[in-house]
Amino acid sequence: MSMLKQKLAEKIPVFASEVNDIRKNHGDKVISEVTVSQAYGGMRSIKCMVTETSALDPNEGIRFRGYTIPDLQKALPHAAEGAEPLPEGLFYLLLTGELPTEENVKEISAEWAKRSKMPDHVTKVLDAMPKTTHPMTQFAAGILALQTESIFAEKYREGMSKNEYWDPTYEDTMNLLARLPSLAAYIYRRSYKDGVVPAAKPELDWAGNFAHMLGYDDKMFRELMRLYLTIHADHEGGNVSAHTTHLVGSALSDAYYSLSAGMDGLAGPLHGLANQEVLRWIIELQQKLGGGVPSKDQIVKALWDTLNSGQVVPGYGHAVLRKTDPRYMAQREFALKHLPKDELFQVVSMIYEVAPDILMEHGKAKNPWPNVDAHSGVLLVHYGMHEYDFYTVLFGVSRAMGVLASLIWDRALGLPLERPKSVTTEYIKSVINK
Ligand code: CMX
Repeated sequence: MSMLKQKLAEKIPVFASEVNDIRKNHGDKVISEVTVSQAYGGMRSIKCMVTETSALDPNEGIRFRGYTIPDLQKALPHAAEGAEPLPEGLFYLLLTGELPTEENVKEISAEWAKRSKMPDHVTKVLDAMPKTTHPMTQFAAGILALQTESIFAEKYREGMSKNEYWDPTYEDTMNLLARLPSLAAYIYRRSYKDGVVPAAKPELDWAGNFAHMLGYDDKMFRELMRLYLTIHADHEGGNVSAHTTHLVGSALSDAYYSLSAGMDGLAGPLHGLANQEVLRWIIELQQKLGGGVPSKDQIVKALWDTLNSGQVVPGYGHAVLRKTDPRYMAQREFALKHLPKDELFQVVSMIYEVAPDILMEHGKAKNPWPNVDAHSGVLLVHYGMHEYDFYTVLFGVSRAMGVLASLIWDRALGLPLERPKSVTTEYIKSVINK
Protein backbone atom coordinates (compact mmCIF):
# COMPACT_ATOMS: atom_id res chain seq x y z
CA MET A 1 0.00 0.00 0.00
CA SER A 2 1.30 3.49 -0.85
CA MET A 3 2.31 5.86 1.97
CA LEU A 4 -0.62 8.10 1.04
CA LYS A 5 -3.22 5.34 1.22
CA GLN A 6 -1.68 4.01 4.42
CA LYS A 7 -1.87 7.47 6.01
CA LEU A 8 -5.47 7.82 4.92
CA ALA A 9 -6.38 4.37 6.22
CA GLU A 10 -4.96 5.40 9.63
CA LYS A 11 -6.77 8.74 9.73
CA ILE A 12 -10.21 7.67 8.56
CA PRO A 13 -11.39 5.67 11.60
CA VAL A 14 -10.17 8.34 14.03
CA PHE A 15 -11.81 11.26 12.24
CA ALA A 16 -14.96 9.30 11.36
CA SER A 17 -15.45 8.47 15.02
CA GLU A 18 -15.01 12.14 15.98
CA VAL A 19 -17.63 13.17 13.39
CA ASN A 20 -19.99 10.43 14.54
CA ASP A 21 -19.74 11.71 18.10
CA ILE A 22 -20.45 15.27 16.98
CA ARG A 23 -23.47 14.15 14.96
CA LYS A 24 -24.77 12.01 17.82
CA ASN A 25 -24.24 14.43 20.70
CA HIS A 26 -24.62 17.86 19.07
CA GLY A 27 -26.87 17.18 16.09
CA ASP A 28 -29.48 19.72 17.27
CA LYS A 29 -27.10 22.67 17.58
CA VAL A 30 -28.14 25.48 15.19
CA ILE A 31 -25.33 26.81 12.97
CA SER A 32 -27.37 28.74 10.41
CA GLU A 33 -30.82 30.15 9.80
CA VAL A 34 -32.45 30.50 6.39
CA THR A 35 -34.18 33.65 5.20
CA VAL A 36 -36.60 34.07 2.33
CA SER A 37 -33.90 36.01 0.41
CA GLN A 38 -31.53 33.08 0.74
CA ALA A 39 -34.14 30.59 -0.44
CA TYR A 40 -34.65 32.62 -3.63
CA GLY A 41 -31.08 33.89 -3.74
CA GLY A 42 -28.87 30.93 -4.48
CA MET A 43 -28.59 29.84 -0.82
CA ARG A 44 -25.79 32.36 -0.21
CA SER A 45 -23.98 31.90 3.11
CA ILE A 46 -26.27 29.18 4.49
CA LYS A 47 -24.04 26.87 6.49
CA CYS A 48 -25.53 23.54 5.49
CA MET A 49 -22.71 21.30 4.31
CA VAL A 50 -19.33 20.16 5.58
CA THR A 51 -16.13 20.18 3.51
CA GLU A 52 -12.83 19.47 5.23
CA THR A 53 -10.28 20.20 2.51
CA SER A 54 -10.39 24.01 2.50
CA ALA A 55 -12.19 27.01 3.99
CA LEU A 56 -12.85 30.42 2.48
CA ASP A 57 -12.83 33.57 4.57
CA PRO A 58 -14.49 36.54 2.80
CA ASN A 59 -11.72 38.93 3.82
CA GLU A 60 -8.70 36.69 3.87
CA GLY A 61 -9.39 34.26 1.05
CA ILE A 62 -8.73 30.57 0.78
CA ARG A 63 -6.91 28.35 3.24
CA PHE A 64 -6.16 24.80 2.23
CA ARG A 65 -6.29 22.72 5.42
CA GLY A 66 -5.36 25.87 7.29
CA TYR A 67 -2.58 27.03 4.95
CA THR A 68 -2.71 30.17 2.79
CA ILE A 69 -1.28 30.21 -0.72
CA PRO A 70 1.92 32.06 0.38
CA ASP A 71 2.28 29.47 3.19
CA LEU A 72 2.09 26.68 0.65
CA GLN A 73 4.54 28.34 -1.71
CA LYS A 74 7.01 28.07 1.15
CA ALA A 75 5.98 24.78 2.71
CA LEU A 76 5.18 22.42 -0.17
CA PRO A 77 7.95 20.58 -2.01
CA HIS A 78 8.86 22.01 -5.41
CA ALA A 79 10.61 20.69 -8.51
CA ALA A 80 14.41 20.73 -8.49
CA GLU A 81 14.34 23.26 -11.34
CA GLY A 82 11.95 25.75 -9.74
CA ALA A 83 10.29 27.38 -6.77
CA GLU A 84 6.56 26.82 -7.31
CA PRO A 85 4.74 24.21 -5.22
CA LEU A 86 4.07 20.79 -6.71
CA PRO A 87 0.32 20.08 -6.96
CA GLU A 88 0.91 16.49 -5.84
CA GLY A 89 1.91 17.99 -2.49
CA LEU A 90 -1.31 19.94 -2.29
CA PHE A 91 -3.29 16.79 -3.04
CA TYR A 92 -1.51 15.00 -0.18
CA LEU A 93 -2.35 17.91 2.12
CA LEU A 94 -6.00 18.09 1.03
CA LEU A 95 -6.45 14.39 1.57
CA THR A 96 -4.56 13.90 4.82
CA GLY A 97 -4.49 17.36 6.43
CA GLU A 98 -0.71 17.04 6.79
CA LEU A 99 2.13 18.61 4.85
CA PRO A 100 3.91 16.05 2.68
CA THR A 101 7.58 15.23 2.62
CA GLU A 102 9.56 15.24 -0.65
CA GLU A 103 9.30 11.46 -0.56
CA ASN A 104 5.49 11.57 -0.27
CA VAL A 105 5.29 13.85 -3.28
CA LYS A 106 7.69 11.77 -5.37
CA GLU A 107 5.62 8.70 -4.61
CA ILE A 108 2.43 10.38 -5.88
CA SER A 109 4.17 11.65 -9.05
CA ALA A 110 5.42 8.12 -9.73
CA GLU A 111 2.06 6.54 -8.97
CA TRP A 112 0.16 8.93 -11.24
CA ALA A 113 2.71 8.34 -14.01
CA LYS A 114 2.20 4.58 -13.60
CA ARG A 115 -1.60 4.82 -13.71
CA SER A 116 -1.74 7.34 -16.56
CA LYS A 117 -2.64 5.22 -19.58
CA MET A 118 -6.12 5.97 -20.90
CA PRO A 119 -8.14 3.15 -22.46
CA ASP A 120 -8.23 3.45 -26.28
CA HIS A 121 -11.95 4.03 -26.54
CA VAL A 122 -11.70 7.44 -24.85
CA THR A 123 -9.92 9.06 -27.77
CA LYS A 124 -12.39 7.37 -30.12
CA VAL A 125 -15.29 8.93 -28.24
CA LEU A 126 -13.63 12.34 -28.58
CA ASP A 127 -12.80 11.74 -32.24
CA ALA A 128 -16.52 11.30 -32.90
CA MET A 129 -17.02 14.97 -31.97
CA PRO A 130 -16.20 17.86 -34.27
CA LYS A 131 -12.83 19.43 -33.40
CA THR A 132 -14.69 22.68 -32.87
CA THR A 133 -16.64 21.18 -29.93
CA HIS A 134 -15.95 23.31 -26.87
CA PRO A 135 -13.02 21.80 -24.94
CA MET A 136 -15.09 21.65 -21.74
CA THR A 137 -17.73 19.55 -23.54
CA GLN A 138 -14.96 17.23 -24.68
CA PHE A 139 -13.46 17.17 -21.19
CA ALA A 140 -16.71 16.26 -19.43
CA ALA A 141 -17.49 13.67 -22.13
CA GLY A 142 -13.97 12.23 -21.89
CA ILE A 143 -14.31 11.82 -18.11
CA LEU A 144 -17.63 10.04 -18.64
CA ALA A 145 -16.03 7.82 -21.27
CA LEU A 146 -13.41 6.86 -18.68
CA GLN A 147 -16.20 5.67 -16.37
CA THR A 148 -15.88 2.17 -17.85
CA GLU A 149 -12.84 1.95 -15.55
CA SER A 150 -14.67 2.68 -12.30
CA ILE A 151 -13.60 0.32 -9.56
CA PHE A 152 -16.26 1.73 -7.23
CA ALA A 153 -19.04 0.85 -9.72
CA GLU A 154 -17.63 -2.66 -10.13
CA LYS A 155 -17.27 -3.29 -6.39
CA TYR A 156 -20.72 -1.89 -5.70
CA ARG A 157 -22.21 -4.30 -8.21
CA GLU A 158 -20.34 -7.15 -6.56
CA GLY A 159 -21.75 -6.07 -3.18
CA MET A 160 -19.61 -4.05 -0.80
CA SER A 161 -20.04 -2.86 2.76
CA LYS A 162 -20.49 0.89 3.39
CA ASN A 163 -17.29 0.90 5.42
CA GLU A 164 -15.34 0.00 2.30
CA TYR A 165 -16.70 2.77 0.04
CA TRP A 166 -13.73 5.06 0.49
CA ASP A 167 -11.21 2.53 -0.82
CA PRO A 168 -12.48 2.13 -4.41
CA THR A 169 -13.26 5.87 -4.45
CA TYR A 170 -9.61 6.45 -3.61
CA GLU A 171 -8.56 4.10 -6.43
CA ASP A 172 -10.90 5.80 -8.91
CA THR A 173 -9.56 9.18 -7.83
CA MET A 174 -5.94 8.16 -8.27
CA ASN A 175 -6.68 6.73 -11.72
CA LEU A 176 -8.64 9.79 -12.75
CA LEU A 177 -6.03 12.28 -11.57
CA ALA A 178 -3.37 10.23 -13.33
CA ARG A 179 -5.29 10.30 -16.62
CA LEU A 180 -6.75 13.81 -16.68
CA PRO A 181 -3.55 15.39 -18.05
CA SER A 182 -3.49 12.89 -20.95
CA LEU A 183 -7.18 13.52 -21.61
CA ALA A 184 -6.78 17.30 -21.47
CA ALA A 185 -3.64 17.20 -23.62
CA TYR A 186 -5.43 15.09 -26.23
CA ILE A 187 -8.30 17.59 -26.34
CA TYR A 188 -5.86 20.47 -26.75
CA ARG A 189 -3.80 18.75 -29.43
CA ARG A 190 -6.80 17.58 -31.48
CA SER A 191 -8.64 20.89 -31.19
CA TYR A 192 -5.78 23.24 -31.99
CA LYS A 193 -2.66 21.35 -33.13
CA ASP A 194 -1.79 18.23 -35.11
CA GLY A 195 -3.75 15.79 -32.95
CA VAL A 196 -0.58 14.09 -31.72
CA VAL A 197 0.19 14.20 -27.99
CA PRO A 198 3.94 14.18 -27.26
CA ALA A 199 4.90 10.94 -25.50
CA ALA A 200 4.68 11.32 -21.72
CA LYS A 201 7.86 11.93 -19.74
CA PRO A 202 7.19 9.96 -16.56
CA GLU A 203 10.40 11.27 -15.01
CA LEU A 204 8.75 14.70 -14.79
CA ASP A 205 6.30 15.69 -12.08
CA TRP A 206 2.54 15.68 -12.82
CA ALA A 207 2.30 19.34 -13.86
CA GLY A 208 5.64 19.33 -15.69
CA ASN A 209 4.62 16.28 -17.69
CA PHE A 210 1.22 17.83 -18.41
CA ALA A 211 2.93 20.94 -19.81
CA HIS A 212 5.10 18.68 -21.95
CA MET A 213 2.12 16.68 -23.27
CA LEU A 214 0.33 19.90 -24.16
CA GLY A 215 3.42 20.67 -26.28
CA TYR A 216 5.14 23.23 -24.03
CA ASP A 217 8.71 22.46 -23.02
CA ASP A 218 9.67 25.84 -21.63
CA LYS A 219 10.77 25.55 -18.00
CA MET A 220 8.75 28.62 -17.05
CA PHE A 221 5.56 27.13 -18.53
CA ARG A 222 6.16 24.07 -16.34
CA GLU A 223 6.54 26.36 -13.34
CA LEU A 224 3.36 28.19 -14.29
CA MET A 225 1.48 24.89 -14.53
CA ARG A 226 2.71 23.90 -11.05
CA LEU A 227 1.41 27.13 -9.58
CA TYR A 228 -1.78 27.11 -11.67
CA LEU A 229 -2.72 23.53 -10.81
CA THR A 230 -2.04 24.16 -7.12
CA ILE A 231 -4.06 27.34 -6.66
CA HIS A 232 -7.17 26.31 -8.64
CA ALA A 233 -7.67 23.02 -6.82
CA ASP A 234 -10.14 23.86 -4.09
CA HIS A 235 -12.32 26.74 -2.87
CA GLU A 236 -14.31 25.15 -0.06
CA GLY A 237 -17.49 23.16 -0.73
CA GLY A 238 -20.23 25.56 -1.80
CA ASN A 239 -18.95 26.63 -5.23
CA VAL A 240 -20.73 25.12 -8.21
CA SER A 241 -18.09 22.57 -9.27
CA ALA A 242 -17.38 21.35 -5.74
CA HIS A 243 -21.00 21.31 -4.69
CA THR A 244 -22.10 19.51 -7.86
CA THR A 245 -19.43 16.85 -7.49
CA HIS A 246 -20.49 16.33 -3.87
CA LEU A 247 -24.21 16.30 -4.72
CA VAL A 248 -23.92 13.81 -7.56
CA GLY A 249 -21.51 11.73 -5.49
CA SER A 250 -24.06 11.63 -2.67
CA ALA A 251 -26.22 9.35 -4.83
CA LEU A 252 -23.22 6.97 -4.78
CA SER A 253 -22.54 7.85 -8.40
CA ASP A 254 -18.86 7.03 -8.80
CA ALA A 255 -16.00 9.52 -9.05
CA TYR A 256 -16.25 9.66 -12.86
CA TYR A 257 -19.94 10.60 -12.92
CA SER A 258 -19.47 13.02 -10.05
CA LEU A 259 -16.47 14.78 -11.53
CA SER A 260 -17.96 14.96 -15.00
CA ALA A 261 -21.04 16.66 -13.54
CA GLY A 262 -18.82 19.02 -11.54
CA MET A 263 -17.00 19.94 -14.74
CA ASP A 264 -20.32 20.78 -16.43
CA GLY A 265 -20.80 23.32 -13.64
CA LEU A 266 -17.27 24.65 -14.00
CA ALA A 267 -18.07 25.28 -17.68
CA GLY A 268 -20.52 28.05 -16.77
CA PRO A 269 -19.43 31.67 -17.49
CA LEU A 270 -20.22 32.74 -13.93
CA HIS A 271 -17.81 30.05 -12.67
CA GLY A 272 -14.71 28.59 -14.36
CA LEU A 273 -15.48 29.69 -17.89
CA ALA A 274 -14.88 33.26 -16.72
CA ASN A 275 -11.15 32.69 -17.34
CA GLN A 276 -11.72 32.42 -21.10
CA GLU A 277 -14.24 35.27 -20.99
CA VAL A 278 -11.65 37.60 -19.43
CA LEU A 279 -9.25 37.05 -22.26
CA ARG A 280 -11.97 37.24 -24.88
CA TRP A 281 -13.07 40.58 -23.37
CA ILE A 282 -9.53 42.00 -23.57
CA ILE A 283 -8.83 40.72 -27.06
CA GLU A 284 -12.13 41.99 -28.42
CA LEU A 285 -11.36 45.38 -26.89
CA GLN A 286 -7.92 45.41 -28.51
CA GLN A 287 -9.43 44.42 -31.86
CA LYS A 288 -12.07 47.15 -31.63
CA LEU A 289 -9.30 49.66 -31.03
CA GLY A 290 -7.17 48.36 -33.90
CA GLY A 291 -4.58 46.56 -31.72
CA GLY A 292 -1.94 47.67 -29.23
CA VAL A 293 -2.33 48.47 -25.56
CA PRO A 294 -5.56 50.35 -24.78
CA SER A 295 -5.29 53.49 -22.68
CA LYS A 296 -6.79 53.73 -19.21
CA ASP A 297 -9.63 55.90 -20.58
CA GLN A 298 -10.41 53.34 -23.24
CA ILE A 299 -10.54 50.60 -20.59
CA VAL A 300 -12.84 52.71 -18.41
CA LYS A 301 -15.18 53.24 -21.36
CA ALA A 302 -15.15 49.52 -22.26
CA LEU A 303 -15.99 48.58 -18.66
CA TRP A 304 -18.93 50.98 -18.59
CA ASP A 305 -20.09 49.74 -22.03
CA THR A 306 -20.10 46.18 -20.68
CA LEU A 307 -22.02 47.16 -17.54
CA ASN A 308 -24.47 49.43 -19.39
CA SER A 309 -25.30 46.65 -21.82
CA GLY A 310 -26.36 44.51 -18.86
CA GLN A 311 -23.38 42.13 -18.96
CA VAL A 312 -21.01 41.21 -16.16
CA VAL A 313 -17.36 42.22 -16.11
CA PRO A 314 -15.68 38.80 -16.27
CA GLY A 315 -13.08 38.02 -13.63
CA TYR A 316 -14.52 40.48 -11.12
CA GLY A 317 -16.82 39.85 -8.16
CA HIS A 318 -17.31 36.79 -6.01
CA ALA A 319 -20.12 35.14 -4.11
CA VAL A 320 -18.06 34.85 -0.91
CA LEU A 321 -14.86 36.92 -1.22
CA ARG A 322 -14.88 40.58 -0.28
CA LYS A 323 -11.31 41.43 -1.25
CA THR A 324 -8.83 40.74 -4.04
CA ASP A 325 -8.61 36.98 -4.46
CA PRO A 326 -5.26 35.68 -3.13
CA ARG A 327 -5.21 33.41 -6.18
CA TYR A 328 -5.24 36.57 -8.31
CA MET A 329 -2.39 37.98 -6.21
CA ALA A 330 -0.32 34.81 -6.55
CA GLN A 331 -0.61 35.05 -10.32
CA ARG A 332 0.08 38.78 -10.30
CA GLU A 333 3.24 38.16 -8.31
CA PHE A 334 4.29 35.50 -10.80
CA ALA A 335 3.77 38.06 -13.60
CA LEU A 336 5.64 40.81 -11.75
CA LYS A 337 8.55 38.44 -11.27
CA HIS A 338 8.69 36.76 -14.66
CA LEU A 339 6.91 38.95 -17.23
CA PRO A 340 6.67 42.50 -15.85
CA LYS A 341 6.91 44.11 -19.29
CA ASP A 342 4.35 41.89 -21.01
CA GLU A 343 1.82 44.10 -22.89
CA LEU A 344 -1.19 42.05 -21.93
CA PHE A 345 -0.08 42.09 -18.30
CA GLN A 346 -0.06 45.90 -18.50
CA VAL A 347 -3.67 45.76 -19.68
CA VAL A 348 -4.69 43.36 -16.88
CA SER A 349 -2.96 45.66 -14.37
CA MET A 350 -4.75 48.72 -15.73
CA ILE A 351 -8.10 46.93 -15.45
CA TYR A 352 -7.20 46.16 -11.82
CA GLU A 353 -6.52 49.87 -11.24
CA VAL A 354 -9.86 51.08 -12.59
CA ALA A 355 -12.45 48.28 -12.46
CA PRO A 356 -13.06 48.15 -8.68
CA ASP A 357 -13.99 51.87 -8.55
CA ILE A 358 -16.28 51.49 -11.55
CA LEU A 359 -18.00 48.44 -10.10
CA MET A 360 -18.46 50.31 -6.81
CA GLU A 361 -19.91 53.31 -8.64
CA HIS A 362 -22.15 50.96 -10.65
CA GLY A 363 -23.38 49.81 -7.26
CA LYS A 364 -24.48 46.26 -7.86
CA ALA A 365 -21.60 43.82 -7.28
CA LYS A 366 -21.05 43.20 -3.57
CA ASN A 367 -17.40 42.50 -4.28
CA PRO A 368 -15.69 44.81 -6.79
CA TRP A 369 -12.34 43.02 -6.62
CA PRO A 370 -10.79 40.57 -9.12
CA ASN A 371 -11.07 36.81 -8.72
CA VAL A 372 -8.73 34.04 -9.88
CA ASP A 373 -10.03 34.15 -13.46
CA ALA A 374 -9.04 37.76 -14.06
CA HIS A 375 -5.37 36.84 -14.22
CA SER A 376 -4.81 33.34 -15.47
CA GLY A 377 -5.20 33.95 -19.22
CA VAL A 378 -2.48 36.57 -19.52
CA LEU A 379 0.11 34.19 -18.08
CA LEU A 380 -0.85 31.42 -20.48
CA VAL A 381 -0.75 33.77 -23.48
CA HIS A 382 2.70 34.95 -22.48
CA TYR A 383 4.07 31.42 -22.89
CA GLY A 384 2.22 30.88 -26.17
CA MET A 385 -1.11 29.33 -25.21
CA HIS A 386 -3.52 31.66 -27.01
CA GLU A 387 -6.46 29.26 -27.36
CA TYR A 388 -8.56 30.74 -24.57
CA ASP A 389 -11.49 28.36 -25.05
CA PHE A 390 -9.20 25.73 -23.55
CA TYR A 391 -8.40 27.55 -20.31
CA THR A 392 -11.29 26.16 -18.28
CA VAL A 393 -10.00 22.64 -18.94
CA LEU A 394 -6.77 23.58 -17.13
CA PHE A 395 -8.91 24.86 -14.25
CA GLY A 396 -10.81 21.54 -14.34
CA VAL A 397 -7.69 19.37 -14.16
CA SER A 398 -6.73 21.24 -11.02
CA ARG A 399 -10.22 21.41 -9.49
CA ALA A 400 -10.45 17.61 -9.80
CA MET A 401 -7.88 17.28 -6.99
CA GLY A 402 -9.97 19.22 -4.50
CA VAL A 403 -13.39 17.82 -5.31
CA LEU A 404 -12.18 14.23 -5.49
CA ALA A 405 -10.25 14.50 -2.22
CA SER A 406 -13.54 15.67 -0.70
CA LEU A 407 -15.45 12.83 -2.34
CA ILE A 408 -13.11 10.30 -0.70
CA TRP A 409 -13.85 11.90 2.67
CA ASP A 410 -17.59 11.96 1.92
CA ARG A 411 -17.38 8.20 1.46
CA ALA A 412 -15.11 7.71 4.47
CA LEU A 413 -17.53 9.61 6.72
CA GLY A 414 -20.53 7.85 5.20
CA LEU A 415 -22.21 11.15 4.33
CA PRO A 416 -25.74 10.46 3.12
CA LEU A 417 -27.71 11.36 0.02
CA GLU A 418 -28.02 15.14 -0.25
CA ARG A 419 -31.67 16.14 -0.29
CA PRO A 420 -32.54 19.68 0.82
CA LYS A 421 -36.19 20.69 1.05
CA SER A 422 -37.57 23.02 -1.58
CA VAL A 423 -40.66 25.13 -0.94
CA THR A 424 -43.14 26.92 -3.19
CA THR A 425 -43.85 30.65 -3.30
CA GLU A 426 -47.29 29.74 -1.95
CA TYR A 427 -45.57 28.27 1.13
CA ILE A 428 -43.40 31.36 1.56
CA LYS A 429 -46.48 33.59 1.34
CA SER A 430 -48.17 31.50 4.00
CA VAL A 431 -45.15 31.93 6.32
CA ILE A 432 -45.11 35.69 5.71
CA ASN A 433 -48.83 35.97 6.47
CA LYS A 434 -48.62 34.00 9.69
N1 CMX B 1 -19.97 42.68 -13.26
C1 CMX B 1 -21.21 43.20 -13.27
N2 CMX B 1 -22.15 42.91 -12.37
C2 CMX B 1 -21.79 42.11 -11.38
C3 CMX B 1 -20.51 41.55 -11.26
C4 CMX B 1 -19.58 41.86 -12.27
N3 CMX B 1 -18.35 41.35 -12.27
N4 CMX B 1 -20.47 40.79 -10.16
C5 CMX B 1 -21.69 40.84 -9.60
N5 CMX B 1 -22.49 41.63 -10.34
C6 CMX B 1 -23.92 41.88 -10.16
C7 CMX B 1 -24.66 40.55 -10.18
O1 CMX B 1 -24.88 40.12 -11.52
C8 CMX B 1 -25.91 40.89 -9.43
O2 CMX B 1 -26.76 41.61 -10.31
P1 CMX B 1 -28.36 41.47 -10.20
O3 CMX B 1 -28.72 42.06 -8.88
O4 CMX B 1 -28.85 42.23 -11.37
O5 CMX B 1 -28.67 40.01 -10.28
C9 CMX B 1 -25.40 41.88 -8.38
O6 CMX B 1 -24.14 42.38 -8.87
C10 CMX B 1 -25.14 41.22 -7.02
O7 CMX B 1 -24.29 40.12 -7.21
P2 CMX B 1 -23.28 39.65 -6.06
O8 CMX B 1 -24.11 39.25 -4.88
O9 CMX B 1 -22.23 40.64 -5.86
O10 CMX B 1 -22.59 38.39 -6.73
P3 CMX B 1 -23.13 36.91 -6.88
O11 CMX B 1 -22.78 36.16 -5.65
O12 CMX B 1 -24.55 36.88 -7.29
O13 CMX B 1 -22.27 36.39 -8.11
C11 CMX B 1 -20.34 36.09 -9.42
C12 CMX B 1 -20.90 36.12 -7.99
C13 CMX B 1 -18.91 35.61 -9.36
C14 CMX B 1 -21.16 35.11 -10.25
C15 CMX B 1 -20.42 37.52 -10.00
O14 CMX B 1 -19.60 38.39 -9.28
C16 CMX B 1 -20.06 37.57 -11.47
O15 CMX B 1 -20.93 37.34 -12.32
N6 CMX B 1 -18.75 37.87 -11.80
C17 CMX B 1 -18.30 37.84 -13.17
C18 CMX B 1 -18.07 36.40 -13.62
C19 CMX B 1 -16.87 35.81 -12.93
O16 CMX B 1 -15.81 36.38 -12.88
N7 CMX B 1 -17.03 34.58 -12.44
C20 CMX B 1 -15.88 33.81 -11.86
C21 CMX B 1 -15.95 33.67 -10.35
C22 CMX B 1 -14.79 32.81 -9.85
C23 CMX B 1 -14.96 31.38 -10.27
O17 CMX B 1 -15.91 30.72 -9.82
O18 CMX B 1 -14.17 30.89 -11.10
